[in-house]
Amino acid sequence: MCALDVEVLSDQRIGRVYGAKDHDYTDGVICAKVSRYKERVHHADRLTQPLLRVNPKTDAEPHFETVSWDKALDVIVQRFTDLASTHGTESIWPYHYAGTMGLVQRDGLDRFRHAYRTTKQKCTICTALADAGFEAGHGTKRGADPRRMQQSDLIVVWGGNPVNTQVNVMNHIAKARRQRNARLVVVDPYRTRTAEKADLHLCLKPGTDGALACAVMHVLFRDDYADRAYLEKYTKDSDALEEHLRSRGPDWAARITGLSTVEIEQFAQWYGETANSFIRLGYGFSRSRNGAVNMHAASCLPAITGAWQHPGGGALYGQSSIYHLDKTVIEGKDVNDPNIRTIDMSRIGPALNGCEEDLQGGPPIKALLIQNTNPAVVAPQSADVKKGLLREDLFTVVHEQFMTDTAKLADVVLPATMFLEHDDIYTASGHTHLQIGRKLIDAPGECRSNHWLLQQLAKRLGLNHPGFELSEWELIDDLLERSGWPDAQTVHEQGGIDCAQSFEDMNHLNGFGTPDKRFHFSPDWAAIGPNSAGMPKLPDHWEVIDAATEECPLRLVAAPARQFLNTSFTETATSKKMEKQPLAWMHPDDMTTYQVVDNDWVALGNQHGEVILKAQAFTGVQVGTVIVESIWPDEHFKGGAGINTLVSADAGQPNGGAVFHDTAIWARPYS
Ligand SMILES: Nc1nc2c(c(=O)[nH]1)N[C@H]1C(S)=C(S)[C@@H](COP(=O)(O)OP(=O)(O)OC[C@H]3O[C@@H](n4cnc5c(=O)[nH]c(N)nc54)[C@H](O)[C@@H]3O)O[C@H]1N2
Ligand SMILES: Nc1nc2c(c(=O)[nH]1)N[C@H]1C(S)=C(S)[C@@H](COP(=O)(O)OP(=O)(O)OC[C@H]3O[C@@H](n4cnc5c(=O)[nH]c(N)nc54)[C@H](O)[C@@H]3O)O[C@H]1N2
Ligand SMILES: [Mo]
Repeated sequence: MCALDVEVLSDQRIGRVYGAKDHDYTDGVICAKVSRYKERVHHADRLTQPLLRVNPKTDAEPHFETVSWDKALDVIVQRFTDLASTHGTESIWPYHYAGTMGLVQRDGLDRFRHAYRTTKQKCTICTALADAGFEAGHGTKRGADPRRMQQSDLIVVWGGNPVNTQVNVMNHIAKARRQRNARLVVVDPYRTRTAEKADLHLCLKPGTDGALACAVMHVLFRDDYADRAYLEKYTKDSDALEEHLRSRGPDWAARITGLSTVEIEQFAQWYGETANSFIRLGYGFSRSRNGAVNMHAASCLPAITGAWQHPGGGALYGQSSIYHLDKTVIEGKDVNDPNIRTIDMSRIGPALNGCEEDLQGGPPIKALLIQNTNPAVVAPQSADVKKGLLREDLFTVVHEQFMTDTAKLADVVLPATMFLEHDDIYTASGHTHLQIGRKLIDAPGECRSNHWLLQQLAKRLGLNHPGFELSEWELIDDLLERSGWPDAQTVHEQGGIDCAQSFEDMNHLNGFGTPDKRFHFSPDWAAIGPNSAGMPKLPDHWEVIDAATEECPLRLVAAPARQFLNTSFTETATSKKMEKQPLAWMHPDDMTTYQVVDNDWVALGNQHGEVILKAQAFTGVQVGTVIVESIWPDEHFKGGAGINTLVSADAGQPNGGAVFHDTAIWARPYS
């Protein structure tokens, strides 16, 4: 959600894209891939006309015929109506994610679900585990203002890779280092480009952050770095925590994490000595079966030293609670029937293949209406997702900008606008601004916005809801008015609103978001999600990860690549050229053990399938950890199975969440 300055060359063309200089978080900086957005907007392969599949989905090459919008809409409405009468509207599953982050274009599908009484979606693919872990202690999703990183003397990037995923963080860190000689610590299972810049890189085993956090807290209590007055005033259960941590010191954590006690002691000492330490909590370390527990454990640190009390101190995971938006109309919340089934989006593979638990006694899924996401590639157990999408009795509609792997398996493909071609409003999570993006250019061909499509379907299906009657701009205006913000025109003209609250509020000095306003060291997991069985009462190493075994002795982290945005930009020539090809980064000792040759083919596999790609020797991991940066489309892997073939669709506890970086695998040379 960087603020952008976009050069407009004509009604149809953009030129260069820059980070907005007058936006104090973006600060003129954006990542390379977004600065090349023109390549994506004006790409020759953009979908520009509605398409109908004319050959069986099981044929290797899809064939589509071009049709008018009227014809495409008729086909969809006819099929949906037939399914509604034979299997009920719950057999239709509108499925979306965050290809656009605009609230109107992204979340309108929720209104469609509610108004049409279709199966609903539990959104778990990205933030569910991290949200659960952060809210466990804080009771809200809000934290230190990211611009205050510049006032910090120790910045800890924990389980994220901002050089790849959020380059603005690096800009603010660079300022702190230049101006105050601030230290940078990175906690990550591989030497990322972020870790390369660190004063200390804690290269731990994936899924062991709970142990590291416990050992650091042990030292903070042991060496008198705990702020007793702060603990007394602002936290709950600190005595129980201190007692619990006595047996969880650096030796214990070294065995679990694979780090040395020296490294752990060093980090704990720096953290203890620095009043204004700033932890930037990433998503990456929450993408494990124990991810919520690990997120909670790491988020306890500033509550022990009282770092929250100091400008530049505290922690930031996300800021979504500061916008207080009333999304009733956009999301159709007023017509949401709680008795209608909700399916976990990360379990789309098992769900499409008839898994009883996911279907909850309801009808099988007979139709999908997909916007803003590419589940054939991005979702766990992707071989199962594809098997499901190949069902001849499944009717799939994909509204897309490009012929993605998901679109290739659709019955109807509809061309979508891009964010510069429609109006929308955006909240941020890494910064604090609410921003409006107006349509700047006309879309090519017959591309239509998500909102337009939903309006057309609603009209033809006879769905009544005020949200379908309003234009995009009117929806934005209505949202702002209901939420107590100025009107859309005003917000747009002033370049958005900085919704940051006071230092005291952002840093929880007026109390945390929990009912008793205290930070909770012993969370009530049962209140956060339906599946809290076995979760530890206090921060700990929770041994539920997909541990290495004799059969699957290695652990895979399937992290995001720098030049792609999930699978967006995998279609642009420059991004592809810079990423080259999918690579398995393996420790040289592992290559020897498993007879894998550098720069030669390797097969990675487990019970879910097998993936073939080139191996590359890499010393920036512990022995036993394999890294694959992606998310490459399937065709770039030999044999056509992408990296998420290996990732399990198990739901993280307590409230779901995909476990992308928690995968035991074997490796063999492939010839
Ligand atoms: N270039 C690029 N930018 C992106 C994206 C992209 O695909 N490409 N995706 C966007 C999206 S949707 C999101 S949600 C954000 C995510 O941005 P981040 O917050 O950075 O989260 P991840 O990318 O999932 O984190 C990946 C990092 O977590 C590390 N990690 C994995 N497992 C563990 C663990 O057990 N412990 C620790 N300490 N670290 C671990 C990985 O090695 C990797 O370096 O990025 C956004 N930005
Ligand atoms: N291995 C592995 N897998 C992962 C992750 C990982 O770290 N490792 N990260 C996970 C995470 S955090 C996330 S958020 C998911 C994200 O996965 P997705 O949400 O599927 O993200 P993209 O692959 O970029 O797909 C978004 C699609 O939306 C389309 N799109 C963009 N704007 C619009 C629009 O306005 N209208 C319509 N109709 N379409 C639009 C784009 O063309 C693009 O094809 O992937 C997850 N998968
Ligand atoms: Mo994400």
